[in-house]
Amino acid sequence: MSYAFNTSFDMKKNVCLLAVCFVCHLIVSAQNVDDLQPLPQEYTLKESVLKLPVSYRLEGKQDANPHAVEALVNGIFSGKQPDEAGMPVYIGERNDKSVRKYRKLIPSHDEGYYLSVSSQRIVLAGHDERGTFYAVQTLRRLLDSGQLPEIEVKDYPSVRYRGVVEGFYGTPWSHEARLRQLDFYGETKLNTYIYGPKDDPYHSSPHWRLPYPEKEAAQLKELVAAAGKNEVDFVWAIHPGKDIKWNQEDRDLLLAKFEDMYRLGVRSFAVFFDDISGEGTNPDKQAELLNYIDEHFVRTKQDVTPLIMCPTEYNKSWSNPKGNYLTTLGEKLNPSIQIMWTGDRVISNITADGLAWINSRIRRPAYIWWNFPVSDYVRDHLLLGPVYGNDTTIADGLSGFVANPMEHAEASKIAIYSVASYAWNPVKYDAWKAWRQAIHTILPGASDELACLAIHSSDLGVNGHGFRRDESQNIQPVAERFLAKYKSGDRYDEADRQLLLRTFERMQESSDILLTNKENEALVSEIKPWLLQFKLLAETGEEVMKMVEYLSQDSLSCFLRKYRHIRALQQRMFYVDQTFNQNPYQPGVKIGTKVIKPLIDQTFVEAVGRYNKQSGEKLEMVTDYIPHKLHSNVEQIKNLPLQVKANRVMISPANEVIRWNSGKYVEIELDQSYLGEKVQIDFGVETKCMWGRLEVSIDGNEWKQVDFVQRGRTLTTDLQKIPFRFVRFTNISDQEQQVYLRQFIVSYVLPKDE
Ligand code: BEU
Repeated sequence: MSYAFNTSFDMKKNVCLLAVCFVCHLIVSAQNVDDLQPLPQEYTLKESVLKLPVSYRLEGKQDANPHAVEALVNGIFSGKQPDEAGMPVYIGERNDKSVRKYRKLIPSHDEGYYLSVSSQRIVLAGHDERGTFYAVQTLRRLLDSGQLPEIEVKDYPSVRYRGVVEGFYGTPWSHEARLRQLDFYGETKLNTYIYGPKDDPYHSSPHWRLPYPEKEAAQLKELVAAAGKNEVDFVWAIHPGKDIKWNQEDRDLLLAKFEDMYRLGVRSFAVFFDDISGEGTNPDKQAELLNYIDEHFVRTKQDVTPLIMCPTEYNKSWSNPKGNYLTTLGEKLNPSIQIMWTGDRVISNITADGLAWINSRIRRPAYIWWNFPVSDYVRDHLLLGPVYGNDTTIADGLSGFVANPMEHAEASKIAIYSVASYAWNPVKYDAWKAWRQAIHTILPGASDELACLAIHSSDLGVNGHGFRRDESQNIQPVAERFLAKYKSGDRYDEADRQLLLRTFERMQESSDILLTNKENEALVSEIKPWLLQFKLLAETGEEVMKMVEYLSQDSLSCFLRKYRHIRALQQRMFYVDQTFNQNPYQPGVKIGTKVIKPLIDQTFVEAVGRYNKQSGEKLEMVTDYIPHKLHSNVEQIKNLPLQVKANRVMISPANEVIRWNSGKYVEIELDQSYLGEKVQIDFGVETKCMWGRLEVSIDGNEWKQVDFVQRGRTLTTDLQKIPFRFVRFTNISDQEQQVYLRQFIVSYVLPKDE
């Protein structure tokens, strides 16, 4: 019997299904063959269901890929050694004697394989070594249900290179986390791990020219070995462009570093030129260097895979229409060199048109660096939602697809698992199925609870890149209807209120269950702050729903009791936000920000407003909205969120180089006038800032210039308690400035409580 699939990603249709599942608390772990991830290209399922043989005879052990044999013996037969009297298991690559008979059945694709399971035998036949390994992985997945279906599978990946680029800003993954990742890649048929954490000083400036210290070198060596065992190419990337000099000395130093890495076992290399300005951005020089590496290093070794590079103009919105950066790379770079690309924007889904646009310029299929679920520009959020939005028909137009993850390695596995499914078989990719299966794989014992957290922790909130994700799809229509009716003064549907109450109840349970989970402690420790916040948010939601009901029944003392409790919960959430995850970029802990929190906040404000009107009292109804505003005509700054902490307001920093044209400004408008304390700005460079003017104003019309002093990278102005409401920094030079926005903080004296 063969199966036909409808696996296109239809968010709305699936949402209904999901809503039913969540509401009824009836999510069952899907372990059927058609839920296999990645979904094989072709398979035929027979009627019978078998069991894994108790004893097995292994044919082909000597010639087959040893990693595949190891995964079979240890991963599937739990270390039990073969036995001559057992059921035959044939393993090997297409020319091996053991599987020669099945040769015609093996797809002629890199990494393809043929797998057959019957009551007489099991055949695991790879087109190449990796193919055999993947046949074993599919067998392992089939066994997840505890049974073994009689099946024939012909399978291969649609995208040649699939994996992860550890390319984010922030705390690099730990060694242990990386080892766990590599095992996970083997299981999910990802073949590439690109090592390029921005904050590893030996990958980027200042130390890219130096060898790794002993401990780090030993760890990298161990990672390379673990990658090999999992059939993953460990790609080591260098990021030299911030201070590279285009001379023979730096060329030699770069090659010496590659030789160092080669000695540690690395056989795949990349050079990144992203997020730099100045000399390093020259495309002719970049191409010259890369061709030199290709000719004097990659090709002289017999066992190094094609070089990968990340350009400076790595997305369409940044490519200068009058310039020739990309076409220069296209013309000059040796054809074997892969060129990375993030899409139409820094963070964007990949479209067919966008891909055609870049491919025609670089004259080769782009190697996609997909910036999801990376959260280095929204570090107060966790991105646990489904992977959707990439065109499913573009596999032929790209050479690779790697995802840039969050600094939370375990939590990133939800998206990574989904990317593995997408890149293997994009046409049959089903976003919800992949998401659900990912969660089940990562936390089988509490998958419903993790799904409950993840669905409310998917969106990024307002951010400078304007990239948003759907969130809380299972309850969003109910939340919207409830709120609309309540705000319009109508009586809401009691059934909706009950559904919301059950959602909040389920969120609370999930938080507690996850917080005490011992199955994946690394995951729990990464997400703990968000779990604490999730519980508090859900409790608040429950209390708000009760408060609404008490008010409608005129039970005012109960209403007031709930009101006081909600105020206390709000304070506790504020505490979590101010105490946990205090990174200097987007500190804090945000969750449910797209649907759940706005629902709770707006319902609260509406209910308290009604009470105040009816009683003449003035109960406070502040939620945590930010009263200050950012105005800017600098494209990359104008959407950056503001953050407020005590007496300070700061612009959420950006990771990329900001192109700040002449005459353009950035301005902060406070909600009222204050006595000024300080302005601190860091543009990421120590060179003296001669191009900007800092001004303050009371009314936004009349401005007063204020001086700043520069120490190192930081410009500081002492506002000496002058009253002000507006602060503005303008590029007064006649040229575009390329700067980083590492810090922009305005502090003031908080008025004493009256
Ligand atoms: C994601 O915020 C992100 C974007 C880019 N600034 C960097 N480079 C590329 O996407 C090529 C990346 O390192 C960073 O993580």
